[in-house]
Amino acid sequence: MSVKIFDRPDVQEFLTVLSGLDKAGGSPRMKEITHRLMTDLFRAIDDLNITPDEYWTGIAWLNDIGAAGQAGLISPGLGLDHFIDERLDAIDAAIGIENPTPRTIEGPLYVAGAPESVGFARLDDGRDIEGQTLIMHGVVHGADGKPLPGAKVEVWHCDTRGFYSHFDPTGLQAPFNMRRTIFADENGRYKFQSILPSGYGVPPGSPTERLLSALGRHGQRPAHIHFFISADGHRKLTTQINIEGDPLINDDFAYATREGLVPRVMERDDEASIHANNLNGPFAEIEWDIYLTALVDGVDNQVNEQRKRAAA
Ligand code: MBD
Ligand code: FE
Repeated sequence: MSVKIFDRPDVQEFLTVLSGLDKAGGSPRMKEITHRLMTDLFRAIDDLNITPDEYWTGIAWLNDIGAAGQAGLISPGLGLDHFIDERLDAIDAAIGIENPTPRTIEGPLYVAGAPESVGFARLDDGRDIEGQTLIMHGVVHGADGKPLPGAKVEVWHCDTRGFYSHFDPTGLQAPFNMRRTIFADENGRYKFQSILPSGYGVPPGSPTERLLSALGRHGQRPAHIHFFISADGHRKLTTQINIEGDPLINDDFAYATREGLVPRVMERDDEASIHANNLNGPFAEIEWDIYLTALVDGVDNQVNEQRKRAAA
């Protein structure tokens, strides 16, 4: 039995009341957003004839998502993080800002407070023996195109099992393993030694995976390395690079892959390169320069202070 009650005046009045729009107190913005979202939800229930069983399945799933701390994980899975990036890109385009280094999503697994160093850091503790050694380096450039000494490069990635320190279900990693903050040297250069990460997969059996499976989708990401790059007078850049050659580069459940964010991976096995990096065997090298953009009317028009509260 399909009925349509959405257009009834009493239902429309109900939406106004439940959103607090008939009351003086509270936040006008919250009322506006709640009214819109509840309106769209009521209409969807009516149009799709969503049954009580389907509705309560959804509510139980939301409880599971919250209990698992996975709101920040299903968010990129449903493309919202990428959509927000596309909107930031469109805002930049509208005010004439070019981003030579594209932004892409943060993801839910950043942890503040990583060890700091100038110029160089080793990210891994050497215990992930499956990992191929990686040397990654480049120059951070300012809006004027010149190198930016002192620019802050925060970098984090997972291990060869796809686990991030602080979120490792096996508990095997020390805090801040594969997480560092590197300040660019006097020539604007950053460099680090680590291992090539593997891809990431959402936790098996998790509410996030259950929804993706119901959509016929997987919860895998290609291998990637996350960055925040910031400097005085510039907007903070949130981005990632993918590891070239990963078969999932164009099949990322979080939709983070972007042109310009898949630098070449160069295999080095010559003695000179090995020696120059104080290594004792072959390694992979990635060179990746970063370009920051200027503040807009003296402010970062994209700062996003609430973001860290959504971390897993
Ligand atoms: C990740 O490592 C990640 O980067 C994103 C976007 C989502 C889940 C796990
Ligand atoms: Fe990640």
